[in-house]
Amino acid sequence: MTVGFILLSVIIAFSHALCPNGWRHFQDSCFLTKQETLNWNDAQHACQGINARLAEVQTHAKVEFLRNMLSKEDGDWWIGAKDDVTEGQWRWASGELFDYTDWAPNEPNNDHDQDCLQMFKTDQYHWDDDRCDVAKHFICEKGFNSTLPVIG
Ligand SMILES: [Ca+2]
Ligand SMILES: [Ca+2]
Ligand SMILES: [Ca+2]
Repeated sequence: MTVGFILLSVIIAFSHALCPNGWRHFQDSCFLTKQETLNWNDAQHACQGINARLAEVQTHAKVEFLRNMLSKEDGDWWIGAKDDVTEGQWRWASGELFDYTDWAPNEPNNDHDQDCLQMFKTDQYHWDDDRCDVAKHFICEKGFNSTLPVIG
């Protein structure tokens, strides 16, 4: 093996361990704030279109990272959970039931059948359930060590 080949291998390995341009790295994830506004389903499809998914944040540390990230933004933000199958039984889109939660006071209230999870500006970006057909900004997430192609 030549030195050049080893160097190239190291560069390739390293480049796969970075978040794409514009994404923020935290722990084992890369996060992207999308300013366009879509309903929850279209937002999930938009994330999937860039080899990601709506953010699924299952720890206090990740939730606080996102809240801090949004403190420089405006509006409300979809993330990746619903209770549309069984009312009150919240699941991340990947299938996991909620463990850690960060609900705003008096939420979730299911007002007029709210089945999708947003980070709610009015309550300092704590969690709120809202109607899935409302258009909002959204946060995509992909794995930091993802083997999926890096989108530049
Ligand atoms: Ca419902
Ligand atoms: Ca609900
Ligand atoms: Ca609500």
